[in-house]
Amino acid sequence: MITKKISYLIGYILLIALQLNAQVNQLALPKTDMKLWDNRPAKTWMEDAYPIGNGRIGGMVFGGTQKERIQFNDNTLWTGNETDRGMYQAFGDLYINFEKADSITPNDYKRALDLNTATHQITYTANGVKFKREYFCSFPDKVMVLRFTADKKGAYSGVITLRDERGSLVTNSGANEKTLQIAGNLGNGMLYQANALIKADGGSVKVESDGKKGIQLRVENADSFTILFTAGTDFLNDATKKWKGESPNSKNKKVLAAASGKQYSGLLNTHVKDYRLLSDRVALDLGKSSAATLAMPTYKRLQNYKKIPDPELESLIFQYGRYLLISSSRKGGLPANLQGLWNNTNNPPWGSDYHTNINLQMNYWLAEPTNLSECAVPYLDHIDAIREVRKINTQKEYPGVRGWTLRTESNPFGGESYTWNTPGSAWYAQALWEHYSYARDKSYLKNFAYPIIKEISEFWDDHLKRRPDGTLVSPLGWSPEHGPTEDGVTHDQQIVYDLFTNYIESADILGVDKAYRDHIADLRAHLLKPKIGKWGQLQEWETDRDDPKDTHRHVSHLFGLHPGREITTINTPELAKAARTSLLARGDASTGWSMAWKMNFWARLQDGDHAYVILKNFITPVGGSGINYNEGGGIYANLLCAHPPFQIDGNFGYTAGVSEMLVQSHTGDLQILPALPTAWADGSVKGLIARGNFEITDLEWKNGMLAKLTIKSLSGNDCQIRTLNSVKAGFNILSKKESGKDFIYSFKTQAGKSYSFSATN
Ligand code: FUC
Repeated sequence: MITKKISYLIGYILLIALQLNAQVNQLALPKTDMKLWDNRPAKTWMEDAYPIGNGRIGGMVFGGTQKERIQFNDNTLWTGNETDRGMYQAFGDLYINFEKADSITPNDYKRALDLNTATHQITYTANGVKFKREYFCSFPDKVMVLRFTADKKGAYSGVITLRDERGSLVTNSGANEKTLQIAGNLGNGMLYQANALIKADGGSVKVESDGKKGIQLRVENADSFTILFTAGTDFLNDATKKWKGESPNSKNKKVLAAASGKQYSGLLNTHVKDYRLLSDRVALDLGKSSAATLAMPTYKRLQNYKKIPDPELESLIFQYGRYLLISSSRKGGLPANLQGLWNNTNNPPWGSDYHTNINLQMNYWLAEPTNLSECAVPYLDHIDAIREVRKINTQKEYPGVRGWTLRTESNPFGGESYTWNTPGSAWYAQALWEHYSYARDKSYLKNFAYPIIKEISEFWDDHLKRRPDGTLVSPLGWSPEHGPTEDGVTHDQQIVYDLFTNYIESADILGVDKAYRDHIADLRAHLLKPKIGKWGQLQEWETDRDDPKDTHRHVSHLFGLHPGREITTINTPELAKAARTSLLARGDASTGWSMAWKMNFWARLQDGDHAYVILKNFITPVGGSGINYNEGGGIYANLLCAHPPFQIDGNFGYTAGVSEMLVQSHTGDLQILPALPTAWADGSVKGLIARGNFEITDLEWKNGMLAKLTIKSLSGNDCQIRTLNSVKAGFNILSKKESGKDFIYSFKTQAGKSYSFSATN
């Protein structure tokens, strides 16, 4: 029967193994609209201002015509220490007050954030003069560059000021009078400094007093001018050096000296090239929006979204997540915090910290599958950097244990506050494993990840409680942030299961520590496992007490479904069904990050239409700078996620969710279009990565049916493609053998070669 089917099918399938040349990664510029734009300057920081950043410094740009404000940050500026969490701090503001921009031509203002180039343009006409500004934050040159041009000579006159959030005096840096500087230190001894340097063409630049605030720069009749700006601290991501490195004064001066020796066009080209090396790797087309929709400013599209289909807004928000990660998390720096790196207050919501019970982890779900593996490195480095501090702090709480874990709220120094979150470090360890699982770098696994995964396994080896019947439970856990503190909560059990699985697989791959590996395998076998309760739900606790009316935002007991891999529709269909029942009860609307997580859950349940219901709920316009999250989440006009307040995890979780709808690989095979919603009838995606280091260089679907697939094997692993029953289509015929309802095709690959499949009927 099967043989007959296959021979019938083979007539429709073309299987070609090609060696593509190196051009494969050089995708053409994505054709879809990739701009956020507005026809008014930003009113508020949270809802309207557009973020730019280079992974360490960044700004929120208001784009005022008469008064420009760029609120800026450096993501190393933290109070706190190795014991107390402290808070992520606002740095300051850069203001430019113009004197000749008083008569703006109506309907002629535009500010746009271009995700193709990570540049921000502002254009307007005033007094008959066309003005143009272009801003960006360069990772290679470490500067923020602000360029002001006009179509008439001498059109720029105004005053440039800096403001320190702590109110230090503005000075200039030594002999060069065309500079502004603020500097100081925080209570924890951290030094900080920001410097701006102005280069004008034509006209003049003078230093003048700004009263008690210090100095300011006056530009007069300039044809154009450029501000080079940088900020820094003496933070060093190294506990053995007491977290202290080179002074910001010396770093900033070097940065500005180097940047001021370059032409604007050179700085711009270097920046765009660097950004596009990451950004261009993934192109997504979910269908076309109407010309009328595309002609609207982004906030109007958002307002109309529920009424008028706008697939290009859906893909724009997907790419925005990638833009935000590239802008807030670059190699050598700190991870993205609760607000990425953008923060305008010294008392931000939840300290704008590293939250360990979902938020920091969610920030990185998109990194590997959306081809930004390098951007995960700050998170992995942070885990490594805090190990020794965490061992000391953990052993104070849990005497005698090896390894370490976390409290719920933490900072770059490993300091902490709030309740103990014992499975926190095991959840971190998942990212260490995933970085290997995708990119397959064995030396990274051996030298970097494995020792950390092992010591966190040792923590659980010592911390688990053995019951008389041999069952192992996590003692006194708390299903975040919900319910009683007790033994064996499902969340803890699943995360420990995940950790042990990742440890076992790591030890097997490296061929090391056989005896300890077997010991951990034995512990894993004795873990209390997920249970199905009286209304068919997946139990959140060992006691069957889940309330079907409970719509709490945390869905911690479904960790095993996502981001874990203990519960899958393929291997544990009963548990997957119970997870579905729990999820239905929790509902479809919630806070920003909670909805983003639910998109991922529904994708893992292979229910694309339900994932899409949540996606639509996520794209709900939220106004105001309120912080009452019980009012429901969504996104602001600037497309930042509203918990509310602004919290960036939702943006990152959304992007991860879209990628999970299109490709999954947590089951050991490559699932193509596992959760394609009916709404995305035609589309394509290029450049997603699957575990095993396969790049989906081309995936196209038509009428909900797979049309084209090219996979590049980057490491030469065996590949198994699975197309699911839910994809009704032609491509299910890609089968050599039938397994349940899915179709599976396995083949050997060679590193560097591409494998193309196309349905020819
Ligand atoms: C967790 C969540 C809150 C918020 C905070 C930063 O504690 O329960 O909703 O996202 O993190």
